[in-house]
Amino acid sequence: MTATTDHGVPAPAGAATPTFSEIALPDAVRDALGEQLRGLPDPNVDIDRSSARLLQIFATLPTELLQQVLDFGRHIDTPGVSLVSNLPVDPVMPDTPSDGGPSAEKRSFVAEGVLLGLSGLLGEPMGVLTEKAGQLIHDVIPVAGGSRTQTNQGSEVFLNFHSDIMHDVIGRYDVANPDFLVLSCLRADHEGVAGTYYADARDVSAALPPEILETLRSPLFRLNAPGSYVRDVAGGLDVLSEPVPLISGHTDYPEIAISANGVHPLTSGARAAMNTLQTVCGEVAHSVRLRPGQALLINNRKGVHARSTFAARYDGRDRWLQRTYVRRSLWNVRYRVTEDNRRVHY
Ligand SMILES: O=C(O)CCC(=O)C(=O)O
Ligand SMILES: [Fe+2]
Repeated sequence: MTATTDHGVPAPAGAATPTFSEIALPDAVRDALGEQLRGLPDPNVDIDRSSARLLQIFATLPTELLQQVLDFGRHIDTPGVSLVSNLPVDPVMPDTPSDGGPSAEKRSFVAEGVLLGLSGLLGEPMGVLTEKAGQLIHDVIPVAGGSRTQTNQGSEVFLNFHSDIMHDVIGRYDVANPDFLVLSCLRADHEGVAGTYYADARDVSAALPPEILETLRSPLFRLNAPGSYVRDVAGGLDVLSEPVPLISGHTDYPEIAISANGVHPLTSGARAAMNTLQTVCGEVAHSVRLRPGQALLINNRKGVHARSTFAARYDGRDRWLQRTYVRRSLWNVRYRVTEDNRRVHY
C-alpha cells in the first residue's frame, strides 16, 4: 500500500487526477449538525420522510464542502474514495452487537442520520434481501462464526480487494449492484489497526503491464455470488456469473468489478492476471483506519476496496461500522424490486 496514515494518503505520484480526497468538517459545523441529528427519530420507520429531513439538515453544510460531496457523486473524474471527518457522534453508544446487529439498544440516531444524510447526497439507499435481510442500514461487525470468511463478518483474514456485488438472475452481478457504499465508523477495533483500503481502477490500470491489463479487459472471468448468498440461498455452492472482464469501459474512466467470494478464471493467463491485479491493488491503494466520526464515501465502480485483519474479542467493544448501499437511481434496477418495499431488491 502507499504510505499509510490514519487520514489516508494522496494519489500516487504521476496520477492524472487525485483518486482520494478528504472532507473535514470544522468543529462549529460538526456541532450544528449534531444538534439537529440528536432529535432525529429512528429513520428506519419512515425512510423517505427522514431522508427529506436529512437533506434539509445536510444542505446547511458550508457550500464548498457540500459541493465536494455532490461532485463526488455526480462526476466521472472525481476521486473514487473520500474520507469525511469530524462528523457528529451519538452521545451514548451501546455495546457492539455480538450477532452482527442491528442493535436493539441504540436510543439516538446520530450515526444513522450521518450515514443516511451523506448517502442522500450521492443517491438513493437500497437494500437486497440476501444481504442483511434487506435492511437499508447495514451493520458491519465482526461475527465469531464468520471470522475467516471473505465477507464483512470477517476479521482474522485479509478481505481481498473486491466490489460489493449481488447475485442476479440476469447472470451479471455488477449491474444492479450499488454505485456507492458509505461506510461510517461508530467504534474502532480494540487495537485501532483495522484498515480499509481502496484501489482506484485508474491507478490500477496505469500500474499494470499492458498485456495483463488487456487480459483483465477480456471476458475471461466468472464472479462468484456474495458469501451471504452462497451461504443462505445456495447451500454453500458457488453460483457463478456469466464470463465478464474485470476492468471495462473508457480507458481514462475505467470500471472495475471483482467478487470477494472468488473469481473463477477461464484460462491460466486469466488466473495469473487476476493474481497480479490483487497485488497491484495493494500497491496503489489508499488506506484509512476509520475512527468514530469518520465516514468513507466509496465509489463501487471506479475502484475496489479491501480490509486488513484485526483482532475481534466479541466483548461488546468490537469494531462497528454502519454501511449503506446507494444507487444514483432506483429506476433502472426496478426489475429486481420486491413487492413489500420499493427500495429493497431480491
Ligand atoms: O470493514 C471494512 O472496512 C470494509 C468491509 C467491506 O468490504 C464492506 O463493508 O463492504
Ligand atoms: Fe465490501
